[in-house]
Amino acid sequence: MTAKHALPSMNALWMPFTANRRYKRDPIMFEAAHGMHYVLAGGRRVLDATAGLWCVNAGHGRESIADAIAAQSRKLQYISTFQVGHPLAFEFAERLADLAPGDLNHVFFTNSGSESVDTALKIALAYHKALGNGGRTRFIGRERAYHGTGFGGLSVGGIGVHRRPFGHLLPGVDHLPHTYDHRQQAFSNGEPSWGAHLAEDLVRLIQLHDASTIAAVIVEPVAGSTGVLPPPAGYLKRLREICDQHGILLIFDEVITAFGRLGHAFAAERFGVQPDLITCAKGLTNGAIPMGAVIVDRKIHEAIVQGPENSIELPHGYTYSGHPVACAAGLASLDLYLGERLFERSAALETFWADRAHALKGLPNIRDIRTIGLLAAIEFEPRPGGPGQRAYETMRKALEKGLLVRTSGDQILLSPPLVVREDQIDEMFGVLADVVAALD
Ligand code: PXG
Repeated sequence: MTAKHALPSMNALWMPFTANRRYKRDPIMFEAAHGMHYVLAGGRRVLDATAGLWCVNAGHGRESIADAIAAQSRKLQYISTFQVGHPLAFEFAERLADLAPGDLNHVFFTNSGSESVDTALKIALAYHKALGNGGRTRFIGRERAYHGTGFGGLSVGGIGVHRRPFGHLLPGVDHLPHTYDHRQQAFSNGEPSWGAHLAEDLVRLIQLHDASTIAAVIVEPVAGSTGVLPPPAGYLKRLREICDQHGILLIFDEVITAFGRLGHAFAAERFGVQPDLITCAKGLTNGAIPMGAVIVDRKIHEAIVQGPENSIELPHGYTYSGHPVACAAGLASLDLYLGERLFERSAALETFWADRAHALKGLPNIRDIRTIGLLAAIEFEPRPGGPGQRAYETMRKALEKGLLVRTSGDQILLSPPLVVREDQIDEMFGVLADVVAALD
């Protein structure tokens, strides 16, 4: 695709989650981005229906974020937050705590979603230990969950092919069934009406393991990277009730769903369910600088931050926790989200987005379309003998026509920057309709 332009040597870079040899045979090289568009090496513009990797919520190349990063980088490029501090880390934590619902009042900074998940799991353990319930060490995740690639996140995650090469992972982890059933939920717009009863599987796991062994349940409010699986109506509320009945913490992994993807700062608000911890990353800095955070309920912080005043209450943290340049990027991103009312904009566009997505129903080989917030999945019937081919070919052909989408198996996943306009949404689904209609 970029063969006519000078390419760097590609031997040394081992690319993450990539078919390395296929990519290097036919590389796609990106050079720049502005607003809703990427620019490929050679200068061709492509409309971004992915927000990068679900993270560039305010659109690309935002000047105010670049300025904040440059200014902070000149002022204080690095200081840790171990035993010392700088104002931006405190300011950013306060702003996030204000934004988060209910008593989610304390913020622990990390550098990624994976680190946020591992941090949240460790905080859950430390909470129970602090309360004298050190036997609560089990975690409940869910099939088809993606919680990143740390050993903790992989263990509670539910993607077999990601887990298989890596041995036993964490002990004492069990999984809820995923909530997707094609026969009951095909072509869902928002929360499917079928499936709330699947939360009762948590009762079954509690009976099996005993509540006194379980520390936390972790779920993505909407499973993102395995295919945009919105929760059945009532499902998350029921998980909350069961957790409350049994003293189990509920963690929402909002790495994708936070910062406007579902029309609110956090998915927790949209679904009216208050988790005990929220993990986030990605949109936290509009993708401009790596950063993650865990937002923690007051009761958890109070239970752990105890004891002699000169003791380290939680032996956990990262060299770059609360990195000053990342905090500057995060604060500038938050200013954009709030100043441009991007969460409200996302909510206002949802119906238009869903209508245009579902209009693809009836095109050949489409098995399902799911939408919620500014998220959509288009799932193909696999080509006999060639699973994944239809989605991959759609992605490549769309790119030739100037549109960037993501694939996961035989699905196309869409999550545009929240600054997307209606005519650009029309363009996205117009290109996809043309490509899909021509697909065998
Ligand atoms: N939790 C969730 C819900 C995620 O979506 C992570 C944790 C891990 O975040 P980091 O920053 O460690 O990557 C994620 C990340 C895809 C794709 O193909 C999605 C993610 C990462 C890579 C690829 O959709 N989400």
